[in-house]
Amino acid sequence: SLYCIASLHRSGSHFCGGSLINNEWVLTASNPCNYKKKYLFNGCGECLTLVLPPYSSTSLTNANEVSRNVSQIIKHPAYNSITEDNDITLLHLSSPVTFTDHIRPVCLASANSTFFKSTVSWVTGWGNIRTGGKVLILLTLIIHNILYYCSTDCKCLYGVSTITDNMLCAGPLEGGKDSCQGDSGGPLVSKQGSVWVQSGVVSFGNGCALPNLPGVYARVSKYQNWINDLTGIE
Ligand code: 4AZ
Repeated sequence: SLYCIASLHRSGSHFCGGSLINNEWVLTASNPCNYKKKYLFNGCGECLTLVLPPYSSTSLTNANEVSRNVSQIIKHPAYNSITEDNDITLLHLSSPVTFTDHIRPVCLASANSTFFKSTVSWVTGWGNIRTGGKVLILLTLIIHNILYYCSTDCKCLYGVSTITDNMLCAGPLEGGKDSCQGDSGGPLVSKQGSVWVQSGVVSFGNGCALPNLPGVYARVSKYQNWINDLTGIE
């Protein structure tokens, strides 16, 4: 079954991704989504739009989309904006959504999950498709088919102190496929049988799609207890 990704809007523009994890909670990143509480709480009719693939390639408009305001923002208490450790945030929707053929939650990787090197994964988002270019194409979905590398590889590539055990990295070492600015907060998923399981939250990287610098993701399995305690998800 497919799962739902969220687009967070600011002044009508997409700025961050997320994933629907039950009927009233969205998982996203802490930075660079950089939530402005006043924006999210005041007069924002369509802060967050939930969309199930397949997406329109050029716009977020989708007959089946559902929008909600965000009523509560819970940044991970150990989020570190310098190191990006624990780059994960929960958003509580102002009212629950009803699951339909088009609005479905994603499963989360459980605490004991291991994601082996070379596990095929996908990342979705409306982020930039160019790095360093002036022409930034927003609102365009890119689905990357990417591979995992073990954290040791990633620690070597980025420097051992940059990559913590709360992160994982994904992307081909030759570059060319990666999440990028605007994809932050969105889900990295893999398929276990017929079930989509979210393993990561788009967090950061050194540039986008560069060789030997795979994208870095918050490691969702590390947050099972935190997420369960707050959302009641089993
Ligand atoms: C960003 O700035 C960003 N290549 C997200 C993901 C990656 C880099 C930057 C990964 O939101």
